Amino acid sequence: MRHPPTPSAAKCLPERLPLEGADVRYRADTYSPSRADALFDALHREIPWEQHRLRLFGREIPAPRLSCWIGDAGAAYTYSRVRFEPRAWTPALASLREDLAGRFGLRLNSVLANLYRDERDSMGWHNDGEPELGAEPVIASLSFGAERRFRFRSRAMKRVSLAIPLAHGSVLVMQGATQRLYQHDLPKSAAPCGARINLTFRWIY
Ligand SMILES: [Mn+2]
Repeated sequence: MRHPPTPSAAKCLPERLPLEGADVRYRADTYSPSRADALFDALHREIPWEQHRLRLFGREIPAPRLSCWIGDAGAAYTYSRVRFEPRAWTPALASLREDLAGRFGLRLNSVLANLYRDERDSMGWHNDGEPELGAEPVIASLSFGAERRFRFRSRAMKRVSLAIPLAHGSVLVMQGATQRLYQHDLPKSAAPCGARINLTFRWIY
């Protein structure tokens, strides 16, 4: 917890996507299909999935996805005004954290895991701007399972600037001014689809 994340070595990271002022990088085939299949199964089985509740317009509603907050001791996280104490690293999550450090030079101490059970599960527009993430958060987002569309819109214009399908075994890295300038979402899918697991590794100060 005392050490800030090492600035990421740009040469290791995937190619930058065209999103003005932001720094978003994406590589579809970071993990091979067979490795990604095995990771999906391990994560689905190991993670103690929970249905969190969201506060929306003064009401509490069940989140349209299952989640789990995992991290080093002390890496507590506040989301939708609820404080989450981290659960313990599972073998698959610990190996992926090591892999991100070796592959991209990213040092991360926590991860929000989300399970989108089918096409009806989703995530609304938001940015990851909680104070414990620091001024310019580095977030590494790994996707396994069904391909879903991920969108960015500028916070100033509220207009969708970029929409990309997040592939099975892909890695998306958001850093720099991305959270300050843009929101992101994962809309419901019109077409039926299977489950998707998304891991967003972060550094909590
Ligand atoms: Mn997010």
